[in-house]
Parts: sequence; structure tokens; C-alpha cells
Amino acid sequence: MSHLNRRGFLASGVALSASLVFPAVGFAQTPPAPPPSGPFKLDPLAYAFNALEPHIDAKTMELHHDRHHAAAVNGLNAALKDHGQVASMRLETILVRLPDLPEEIRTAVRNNAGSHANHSMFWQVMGPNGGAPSAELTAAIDRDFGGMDKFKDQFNAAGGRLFGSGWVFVTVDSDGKLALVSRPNQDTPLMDGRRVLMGNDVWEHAYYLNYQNRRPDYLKAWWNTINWAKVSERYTAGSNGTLGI
Ligand code: MN3
Repeated sequence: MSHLNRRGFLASGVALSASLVFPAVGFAQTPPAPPPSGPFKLDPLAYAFNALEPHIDAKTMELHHDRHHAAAVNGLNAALKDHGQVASMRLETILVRLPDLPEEIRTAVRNNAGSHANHSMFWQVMGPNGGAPSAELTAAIDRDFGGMDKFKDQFNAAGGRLFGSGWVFVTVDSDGKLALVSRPNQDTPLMDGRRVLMGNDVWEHAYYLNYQNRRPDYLKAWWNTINWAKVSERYTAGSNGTLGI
């Protein structure tokens, strides 16, 4: 449903229920303004907030998704309010074209679009039913990192080295080659036109309630939350050039 249609639908729904409750007032009643909206939206989490316990606690997941990620989506929509042409682009296109954006919205878009993309990826690659990586992904991990254990060690070491807030990513190119990449703040390799297989959020809001200053423990525990079936799907899509966010 388009933004305009949804707004019209909501407005008529409000007017209809108002006329049922207050028949004397009927359609003279002005419906309340719709909530702020825009082209980008926050998808609900595909699993329960407590689904990743004990590795990531429910409260952290709820705040992370419903507050932090939601704020990024709202911030992005607000930044693009008067920039319809940018607002109509795909998120990955906006991210790779940041240098072309009007300067007055560039930083807000960089932070909020980056955050929206990073968190959308993050929820996807986690889940309660981990499974195992596909044979193709396993072979790529063996080839590019020397095996799963070394892969996790290198990834966690990169997470430990990150100063301040940021992300550790694994990129996948169209030949299926994997690479480890860290980025500060809400930057993402999508800004360089690369594709992200998976990544971990190393901002303190991702772990502080449960792990406080023990970031290495969080980095280690995070592997227990990985949805390898989904990551394997993303690997296939990355290798054939169809992977989006
Ligand atoms: Mn986060």
C-alpha cells in the first residue's frame, strides 16, 4: 500500500469509527493527524525478543529493535521529507550515492540509512534455529579464513580492536570471495558498493545491559545466535549478484 493510500485508508477508518461512536458528530469530526511516516519502515522482528537468550537478553533486543533501529528509520524519513527523489531510491542506492546527496542532509542520511541497512541485516542473520552453514559457504570460509575457528577468531579480534562504536562485517563479492571489514559508527561496505554477508553490531547498546564492559564475551556469545541457513542463503545471493541489504 502506498504512503498516500495508507494515509487515506487510515483517515477513512478513523472517520468511520468516529461516526459509529459519535453519530451526531459524524464526518464533521477532524481525524487526528497520522503518525509521521515515510518511504522507509521498520519490519517487525521475525522472532521473539527472548529467542536469542541467554546469549542476547530480551530487553536488549526490544530496546535495540523498537528504539534504536526505529529511531534510525524515523530519522531517515525525516531527513528525506523534502527530498522526494532521494526518498524514492532503494536503500542500497542511497548508500552508494551519498557523495551526490545535498550537503544539508548527507550526514543525517549517512548515519540513519547506514543504521537502517546495518540493523536490517543484523536481525536477518540471527535467529533461534542456528543450523549449519551450507557446503558452499563452508568451503568459502575454509578458503578465505582457514576454517571456521580461525574465521571466528579473526572476526572477534576485529570486533575487539574497534575503538568506540561500529560494526564488523563479512563482505561477499560476486565471485563468492569473503573478506573481513570493520567500519566506524553506522558506516557499511554498502557505501563502497560492496555486499554484506553478515555483521555484528559492536555499539555498546547491543550488549551493555548483559555484558557491560565485557565486549569479548559478547563477541564470542554472538556466534550462538547465528542463523546459518539464512547466512548461507545470503552467500548464494551474494555470489550471484542478487543480494540486497
Ligand atoms: Mn545497533
